[in-house]
Amino acid sequence: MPQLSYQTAGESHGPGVYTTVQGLPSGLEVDQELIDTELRRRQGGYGRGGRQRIETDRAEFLSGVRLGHAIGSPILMCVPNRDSRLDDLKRTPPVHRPRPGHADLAGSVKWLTTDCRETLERASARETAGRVSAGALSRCLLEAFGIEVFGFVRGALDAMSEVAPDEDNWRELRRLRDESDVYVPDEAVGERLRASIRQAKIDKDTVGGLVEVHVFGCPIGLGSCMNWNERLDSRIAAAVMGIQAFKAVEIGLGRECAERTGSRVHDPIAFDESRRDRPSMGFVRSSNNAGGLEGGITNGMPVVVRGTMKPISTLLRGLPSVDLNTKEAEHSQYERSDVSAISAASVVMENVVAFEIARAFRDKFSGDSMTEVREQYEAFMSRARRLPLDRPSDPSNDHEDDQARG
Ligand code: EPS
Repeated sequence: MPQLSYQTAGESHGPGVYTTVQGLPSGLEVDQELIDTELRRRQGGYGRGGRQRIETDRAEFLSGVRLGHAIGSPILMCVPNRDSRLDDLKRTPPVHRPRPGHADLAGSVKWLTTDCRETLERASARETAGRVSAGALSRCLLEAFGIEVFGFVRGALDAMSEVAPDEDNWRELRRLRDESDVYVPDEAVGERLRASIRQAKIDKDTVGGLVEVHVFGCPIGLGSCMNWNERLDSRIAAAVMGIQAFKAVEIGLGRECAERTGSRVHDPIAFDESRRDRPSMGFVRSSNNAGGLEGGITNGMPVVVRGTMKPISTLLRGLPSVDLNTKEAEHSQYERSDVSAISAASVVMENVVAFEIARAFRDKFSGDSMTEVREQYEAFMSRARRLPLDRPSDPSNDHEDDQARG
């Protein structure tokens, strides 16, 4: 089996956003409703621009899925663009005045053109429809093993929520998030954030924010400390930093670690026999400053990731720039955009984090079919829960033990 991976293709105003996913086991039930719900949520949120009123994003499966389940071949998904007009120069003209903060200037020089459109069409956050498709598809696998992912907006500017999701309250917080048009599971903070976005719109300005993702139900042992690029925290950080407009990623306590001594950072370990059947195998912690990852490996606590999105770089009032052809000072060009896309960013982050968890899950449980993946998962969990193994040097005895213990 190839490692679980995905690629996207497609421009913002091309015919669609395409995603290929490789490495999912055959027999995986594909939950179209789950994927389309995530795509719909990505389109939502207070402060979005006109584009979302044109599009109705839905994933069409063009390969790899038969009768509702994966068959082991590469999966190709398409989210069609209704606003497709890439070659229509009247409706999609060249852009010569780069927006500070966007890929316009750096991309145009890199690809030796003065038409920023050649870069911005791909740099556009429209592409995140493809990442959400991949991440949501990977969640079909995660959910089959009780792993659930919850993302929300913590806030922006001076409106920051103090909510603390845990295994007991996160479903209720998800309900509150789904009632909020800024995706903040805290009504008072949501109201303040909405007011800030409204004011930014009046000021022809934009707003970024802080988003957070919690993953529940990961068994101990996903990821590895053996190489830097196998560390799950490094993969999650890369995936989150790779989201358009993200400027910082933190895991657990994150940068606050710098302000504390070790005794106030590291999460004490205890064992609770009554929790041996949980994915944490009975190991309990009184805090989760590590954000569920130690040595780049899941430790049984929820995985906690925070991402910071900068304000959208397309400002209605423009910003000082130059015309790439004349080099004269001009204001940056306005392209239809969002005042705030922080709600959408929380959906994108939720799904890219999910994909990295699924990738690490497949690295550990790599069977070709769901039947084999389940066997590998059960065998590992059963052995890990029985540590120390009675006769670790003789695997055939383990098998007999499995049978003896039912
Ligand atoms: C977006 C689609 C884009 C932008 C926005 C997000 O569509 P259009 O360019 O047709 O308005 O609204 O992209 C950006 C903010 C950006 O900087 O590129 C989407 O589907 O999320």
